[in-house]
Amino acid sequence: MACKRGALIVLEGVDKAGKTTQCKKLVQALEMSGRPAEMMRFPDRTTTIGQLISAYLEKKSNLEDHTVHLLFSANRWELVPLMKKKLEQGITLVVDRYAFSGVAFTSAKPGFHLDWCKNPEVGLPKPDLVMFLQLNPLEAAKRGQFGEERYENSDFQKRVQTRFEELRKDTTVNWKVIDASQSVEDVHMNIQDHSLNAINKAQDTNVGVLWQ
Ligand code: Z5A
Repeated sequence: MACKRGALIVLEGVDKAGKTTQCKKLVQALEMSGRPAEMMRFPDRTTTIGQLISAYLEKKSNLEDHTVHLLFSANRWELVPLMKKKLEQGITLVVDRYAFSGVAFTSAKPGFHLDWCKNPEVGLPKPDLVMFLQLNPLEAAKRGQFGEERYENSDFQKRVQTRFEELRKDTTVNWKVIDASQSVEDVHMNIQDHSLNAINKAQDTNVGVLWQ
């Protein structure tokens, strides 16, 4: 490896847990401490595939459930070459939702098994750290009402939460659960500690392979 690689850090969590807020703060803090970092988010709505997903989430179009699952996955795969390049360049990637959201959301739909949902994600770059921002529904409700997008209703979100709990039992993934009910600054300090640890550990290793 020409230079020490960056780490792949993922934030997952329930609706309004503060994932976007914390991804931005983490990138800012890493950059300020001289560690190159960039934020990514999934779905990435800017690509052609991302635009299909965006229209589906905004309920402007309907897609068959297996099809949309594969589109979410394809949206990650199309960005893998770029992700690998940045990691090799020593840039830490802070990612707002990843394969775990993909599996949790689709498997919360009737008739979907966790294993089927995981299959298209097998082989993606494996995160060095996945932080799950935990927030109970009452606290989440204080942060505003659900929006108009697909999936934004409490029954579905409860099923998603259960699926995330199943995924977190997987010890091949470096999960950390973060109490997201604390202040923005306290959550950030917690996230920063875990991230610095992961960055130090990752720099002399190769990027892993997810679920293989
Ligand atoms: N999806 C899927 O089905 N398959 C996939 O493969 C993937 C995703 C990747 C994408 O939504 C939807 O696609 C998502 C999953 C599905 N559906 N749902 N539901 P998105 O990524 O466009 O949006 P989101 O992820 O749903 O955003 P969010 O969950 O609503 O928000 P957040 O990022 O967790 O929180 P935030 O925007 O940082 O903060 C929310 C509010 O809380 C805001 O007013 C903040 O100022 C406030 N906040 C944040 N932190 C705090 C603290 N600590 N205290 C008080 N207030 C706070």
